[in-house]
Amino acid sequence: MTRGRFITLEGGEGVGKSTNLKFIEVLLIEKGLQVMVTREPGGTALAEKLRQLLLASDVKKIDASTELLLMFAARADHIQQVIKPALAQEKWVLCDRFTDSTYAYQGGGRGLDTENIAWLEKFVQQQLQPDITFLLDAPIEIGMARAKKRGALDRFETEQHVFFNKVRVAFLKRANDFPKRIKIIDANQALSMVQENIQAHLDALI
Ligand code: Z5A
Repeated sequence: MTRGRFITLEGGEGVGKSTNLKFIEVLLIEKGLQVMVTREPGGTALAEKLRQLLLASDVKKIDASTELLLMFAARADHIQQVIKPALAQEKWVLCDRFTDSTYAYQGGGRGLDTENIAWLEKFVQQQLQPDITFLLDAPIEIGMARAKKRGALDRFETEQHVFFNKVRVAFLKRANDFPKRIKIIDANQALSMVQENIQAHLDALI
């Protein structure tokens, strides 16, 4: 059965995921492809409500395992209602964050056992994996400075440096474990260079 392609963007705060998602969308549309843009947590009415709860800065304490389960609850709905149907219609799905973020934030940042994450991943996704993932990587200070310029910080963004460092290390470990799928892009260079790198990988995929 033919299907579209599933592309995800990953990385820490403010590394340029949204900016480059837009760039990829335009590029794919120019190639005549049907594109659907979405994000996690979110992408459906239910998952967007869960996102609000997960990111609300006035919700001070969410137990790490509760946070993990809410991420996968949102993901399960998103996959069934949006991602799988779009792929079946041969659309190219561009998703701002996906399960690599769970390994990075709940696994690396919160210190949850990756075996539990892997179990949930299999249960919720079955065989579904991104065809390609762009991991935008930059020193934490760079991303945080860019994110801060936008104003109010969400619940994750109020974490400390040590948390973000663990997140970054976990992302890089994922890229090391899945080198064929996850392409590390140096996000600490001029945007034009970042986009040149992304385009080269996309040309190979198209
Ligand atoms: N989360 C989780 O814990 N577990 C999970 O499984 C999932 C998510 C799926 C969702 O945040 C939160 O959920 C996230 C992890 C958690 N934690 N946080 N925080 P999100 O993805 O919605 O928010 P974010 O990570 O904070 O993304 P962001 O702040 O929107 O950043 P971004 O999309 O990566 O960056 P941007 O908006 O494209 O760029 C930021 C600014 O930098 C902007 O002004 C750009 O013009 C500028 N920029 C971008 N690239 C460059 C370059 N190369 N040079 C100079 N300036 C640049």
